[in-house]
Amino acid sequence: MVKSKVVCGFLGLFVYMVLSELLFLDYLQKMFQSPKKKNIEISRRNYMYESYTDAPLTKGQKKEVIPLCPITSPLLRGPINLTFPSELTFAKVEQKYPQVELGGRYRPHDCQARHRTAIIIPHRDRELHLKFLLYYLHPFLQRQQLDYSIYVIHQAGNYTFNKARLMNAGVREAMQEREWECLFFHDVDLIPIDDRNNYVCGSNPTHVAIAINKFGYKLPYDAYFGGVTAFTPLQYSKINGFPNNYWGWGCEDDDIGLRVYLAKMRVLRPSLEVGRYNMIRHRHDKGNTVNRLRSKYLVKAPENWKRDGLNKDMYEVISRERLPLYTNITVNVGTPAGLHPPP
Ligand code: UD2
Ligand code: MN
Repeated sequence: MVKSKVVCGFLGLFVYMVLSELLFLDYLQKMFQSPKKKNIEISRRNYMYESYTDAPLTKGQKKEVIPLCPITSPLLRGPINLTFPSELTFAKVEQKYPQVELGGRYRPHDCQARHRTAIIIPHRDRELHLKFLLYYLHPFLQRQQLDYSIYVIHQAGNYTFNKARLMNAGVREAMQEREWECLFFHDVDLIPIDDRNNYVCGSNPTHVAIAINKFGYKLPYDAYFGGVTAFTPLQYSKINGFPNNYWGWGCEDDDIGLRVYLAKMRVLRPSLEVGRYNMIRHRHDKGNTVNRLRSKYLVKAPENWKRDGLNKDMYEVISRERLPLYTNITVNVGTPAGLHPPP
């Protein structure tokens, strides 16, 4: 799989090289034009917030003043050793973390969190991985003193998996619940192994999983943008969200990485020292066959990205359950023929 990952990378890079030539020319042109007011056409819909306000106080409620959490949490430990106890169950994980509120929500009680992050996990038939991810991710986020929620966006049915479309749905559903200031998109099988890897957003989109055991704890290729990424809602809307039409395995993460450049932003990354993850070893999923059209779509990203993304609602919610460790949102993402294709 690493080989074909690199194929996407080279393709993405090729498209980026051609583009940056054009973008550079375009940039030069702009540079010598009279400086126009930059008016980014962003619809301030219900989720275009860079910051958030606390819920209004109810009548007579006294605002309890608790101090802001320290800029660097005193609870951090650095490198984490992973074990995967075979007897671990979801119930045991729930018992271990009673401080997590229903729906997988948590906020520190002794200080006011500086950051509010939604974790969005695309999912189907990976319950074992999900159990271990939650077992490590909840204490990891709590040591960072974040106000966070974990959303699992579960693809219903057994049509080919569509990761990016699930993540688009996850943004919309999470932002309707709260004004998150940071959105983390997280493979279910990636366990962060250094809690200094901050799950907060930066001035540009962030590629967070940059040192994975599977790739020798370094980038498989420069333009790599897979595994775990982070966007503010505004950054997500600047790239028009994610592509909806990558059915099956491959290249959708490279398409997203390309969109960041097409939207004239750049990619931030943590250091190789802290951006470390272990991927739980797994075989290829039956329902996620290699997408034979992936290269074709990737090359077309420059002309497609403004047409295909968050501006298309291509899912419907089947159920929403607040479970002890996460909010499970089961969605129908349909097929290339639509949400309700003829039988
Ligand atoms: C790489 C990328 C991943 C994605 C994929 C190509 C890394 C670390 N990750 O992952 O972001 O771009 O290539 O599509 O490079 N999933 C399910 N059920 C399924 C299939 C997928 O839940 O049946 C979810 C799950 O969150 C999983 C993610 O989709 O982690 C990516 O799928 P993968 O783990 O099979 O792909 P992998 O490891 O090659
Ligand atoms: Mn994987």
